[in-house]
Amino acid sequence: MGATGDRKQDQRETFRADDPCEGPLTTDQGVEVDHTDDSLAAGERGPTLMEDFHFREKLTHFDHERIPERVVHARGAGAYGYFEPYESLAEYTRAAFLQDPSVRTPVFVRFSTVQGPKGSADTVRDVRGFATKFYTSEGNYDLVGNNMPVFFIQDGIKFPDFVHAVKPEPHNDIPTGASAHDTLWDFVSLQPETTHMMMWLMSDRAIPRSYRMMQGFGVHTFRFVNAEGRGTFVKFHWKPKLGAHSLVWDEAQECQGRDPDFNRRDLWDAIERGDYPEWELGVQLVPEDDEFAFDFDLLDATKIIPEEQVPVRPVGRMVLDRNPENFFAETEQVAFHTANVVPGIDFTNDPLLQARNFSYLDTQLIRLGGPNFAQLPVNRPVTPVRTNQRDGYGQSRIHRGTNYFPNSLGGGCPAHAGVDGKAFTHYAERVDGAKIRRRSPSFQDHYSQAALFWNSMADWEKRHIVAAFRFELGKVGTVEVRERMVENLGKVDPELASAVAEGIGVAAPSGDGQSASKLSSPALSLESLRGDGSIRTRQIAVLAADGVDTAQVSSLRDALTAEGAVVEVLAAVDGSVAGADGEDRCPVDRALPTVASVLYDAVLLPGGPTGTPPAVSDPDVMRFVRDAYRHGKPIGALGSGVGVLSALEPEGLGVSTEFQRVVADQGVVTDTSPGAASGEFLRAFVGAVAAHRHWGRPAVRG
Ligand code: HDD
Repeated sequence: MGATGDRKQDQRETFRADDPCEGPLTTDQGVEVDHTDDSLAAGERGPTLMEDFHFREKLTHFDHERIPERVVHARGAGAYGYFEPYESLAEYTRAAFLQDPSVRTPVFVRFSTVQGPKGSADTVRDVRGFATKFYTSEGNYDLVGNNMPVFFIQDGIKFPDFVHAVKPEPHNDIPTGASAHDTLWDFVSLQPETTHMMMWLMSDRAIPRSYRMMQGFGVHTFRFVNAEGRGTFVKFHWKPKLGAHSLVWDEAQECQGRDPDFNRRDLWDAIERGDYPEWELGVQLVPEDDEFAFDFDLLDATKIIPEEQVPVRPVGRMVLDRNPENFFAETEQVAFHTANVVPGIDFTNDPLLQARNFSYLDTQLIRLGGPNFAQLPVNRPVTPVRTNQRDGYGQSRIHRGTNYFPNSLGGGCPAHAGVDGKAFTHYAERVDGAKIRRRSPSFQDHYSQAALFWNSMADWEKRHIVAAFRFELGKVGTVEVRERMVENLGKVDPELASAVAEGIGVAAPSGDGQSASKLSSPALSLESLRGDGSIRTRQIAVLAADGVDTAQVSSLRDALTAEGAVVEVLAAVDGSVAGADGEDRCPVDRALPTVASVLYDAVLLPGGPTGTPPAVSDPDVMRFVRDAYRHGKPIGALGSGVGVLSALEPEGLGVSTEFQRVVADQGVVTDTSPGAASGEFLRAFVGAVAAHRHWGRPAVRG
């Protein structure tokens, strides 16, 4: 064991370059440089000279600093951490990292959006990538998943078509980070296998509050193989400890301007604070004998196995506890590949997975400039690498000895792995068939599970889905595309289709008026994914102004911080605000003009003992509270702070401001009595924050 007890972190240590103070500036050749501010010129106002090798080297290197961004999932954020299983899974798989609860396997995870370029905003409506590299004792295992359990297409040969359709349109490169445009909806309306995934994409899953608060899925049916060679079908699930929570669409859009880095900053800050995000790994296991026991095909990546049919068994946990030290070296250069598997984990004939097993290696060759990308620090396994692969761009090894097999001159090394069962052996699935280019009839039902998803949604989730379809299709200029899409939705659920049609000015569908399925799966609703009910890591804004009850603010801060929340005091200007007596001061964390309600989960309005409501005259305060209200966020107001809510009364806040102890309604918790916040108030407010959003308010913008 090395210095940190984590093999990946010890390995990284050998690549760190952080000793610039140990000597002066040099060139790439190690020659010391005494002047880097002016180029070498013939005279003070003369031409620059070719022989200035320092100048040329510096500019040349700069000119080559960029590499091609990922063709999809270009924008991402990553972190290191570890995985540990709860118990041995030897009955199902011989994968070493799933055997021993006392063994921690280092991981690197990269979260991403799909459509937008590297510099696009985080909070767009999109699928989120959730890719995990396990640095196991048997080599690297990559679980390259998404935050949705199904995919748009069934066969990878359609991937270029789908990506071309969703990406910005080729003539004008519009829109960035958005799916609301003609080419995408043209494609999906003609390719009904996309319908189930489009339901997920139009749901709140597509605008997660945080990478720390979203599920992950391996999507495909994979195969576990145990030491006896017995296979078991497996679907992988990541469940966030903090629960799954989403933004409100209006908020997500505003956030794109207020903080385009909202999700990556959230991940970074949480890890820096020591609030390490955590997920539970779950598996759905299906014995091979049950391959045909479902009314869908396990090889079809547009289908889930409902959790009510096959429960998700928790098998381990993953914690992310370390930010990368160099974005480019680590998060940008990390190279995932679905075919990076270890003994005990194998593929199925899912045609989407088979295509991915080709595509990921291929893409790294162009993106990372050659075949040696596995030597980059973030991609290196923590196990020894012995191959006869040689040379190529970026080769950093000085290989010695022979480079072919079999050889006698090198003592026959490296030899084949022995028969001790440690080597990877492909699962001996029997395959027999004619060469055909045809989709299996078992892949033909495109609507039942789309309806299952719809039926499983809470009323507010349904409202959001309808609003999302209206938004997206409302931006599609071609009326025939809108009509075709509504026809497809009619095959899912006529009520859904009519609601969408009404919003986009096309006729309701002509279908048979029947929903494709009457079934539902409660596990699909965000209602079922509330987490542990705590308010850990929720960002709470306390809006203060001169005259505030400073003792009340500090006791609120202490109480909420003790619950795990992150509390920030905001005021018109930075520094501090004065208490009622003018002497006692309360520190301010941020000035209001630098932030916005969309960056917080909840807002608190403390009172002032003098009875003056804090800052009703400040438009930033009023906007903050109004936005929090519209976005369904918890609002707490104490004493004279309730006056801010009264001032917004004409806009329909509907909050009682009569003298009373504690009133809690739709996430608005008020207490007009002066003095310290009561335990009753705090309990009600914490409960409102834990519930995340309050959809029953009349003015919530979905
Ligand atoms: Fe993919 C990247 C997830 C289908 C081809 N994909 C990529 C990433 C994720 C996924 C998370 C980003 C990895 C990172 O952070 O570096 N992709 C999925 C999932 C799919 C899926 C869950 C369906 C179940 N992908 C898919 C297909 C193909 C690709 C069918 C091609 C046939 N995906 C790629 C790619 C990318 C990629 C072009 C771009 C950058 C990269 O691989 O490394 O090869």
